[in-house]
Amino acid sequence: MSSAMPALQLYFSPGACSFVPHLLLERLGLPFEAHIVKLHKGEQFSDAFKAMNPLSQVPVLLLDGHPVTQIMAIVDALDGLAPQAQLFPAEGLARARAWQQLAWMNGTIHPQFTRFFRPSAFAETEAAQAEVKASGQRAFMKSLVRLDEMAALEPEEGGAARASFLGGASEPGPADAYAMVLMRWGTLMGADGDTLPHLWGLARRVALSPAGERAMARERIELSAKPAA
Ligand SMILES: N[C@@H](CCC(=O)N[C@@H](CS)C(=O)NCC(=O)O)C(=O)O
Repeated sequence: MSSAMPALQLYFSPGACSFVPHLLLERLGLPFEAHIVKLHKGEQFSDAFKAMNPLSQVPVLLLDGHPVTQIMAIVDALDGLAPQAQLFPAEGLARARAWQQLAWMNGTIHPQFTRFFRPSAFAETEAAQAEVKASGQRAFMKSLVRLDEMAALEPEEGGAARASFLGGASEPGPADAYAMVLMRWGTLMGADGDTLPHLWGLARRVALSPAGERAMARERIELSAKPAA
C-alpha cells in the first residue's frame, strides 16, 4: 500500500446497496473503519449523517474525512486506489461495457426495488403507493430474469460486458457484489434458486467468497432462499 493511501471509512446499512463497496474493500484488503447506519431507525436523517450525504443515503465512503457518495463514484474511487486489483478492465470497450453493466444495475434495477421498498417516497395516497409498489415489483422481477440470463452466459460470451460475473476462479467484482444484493432483495419477493438458478448460483458464490463472507459477517446478513420471517 502506498504512503499516499487515504484513511478510509465506510458508512453502510446491513443488506443495503452499501454491500457493494463493503465487499470490495474486503476484497482489496484496504484497511477501513466500518460504521453501521440503521436506516429503520432513521439514522440517515441525523444532522451528522446529512453533513456527509444530504441525500440521507448509504453508502458513504470517507477519504481522509472527505465524503464520496453514489456507488458508481465510490467504486471508481476504489478502482483508483487499487488499480492492480483490476476491478475493471483497464481501458477500451471492455472497460466501457463493465461500467455499462454496473450503471444498469445501479441506475435501473436498484430504483425499481426502491419503488417496492419505499413507495411512500413516490406517491401520497395509500392506493397510489400500492400501485407504485406493485409496478416496482413487476419491473424489478423482470430485471432479475434478465440478470439471470446474463449470469448464464459463459465469460467469453459476455464477460467483457459484465464486470466479472466470476469467470474462472476470480474474486467477486462490483457487478457480482451488486448481483448478490439484488438477488437477496429478490428473496423478499419470493424469488429463489428455482426461479433464478443462474443468478442464485452467482449470489451463492459471492456469499461464499472470502471477501463476501467477511462483509456478510460484519453486516450480520445471510443469503437465504426463503425470505426472513
Ligand atoms: N444512487 C444511490 C442509491 C443509494 C440508495 O438507494 N441507498 C439506500 C439503501 S440501498 C438508502 O440509503 N436508503 C435510505 C432510505 O431508504 O431512507 C447510490 O448509488 O449510492
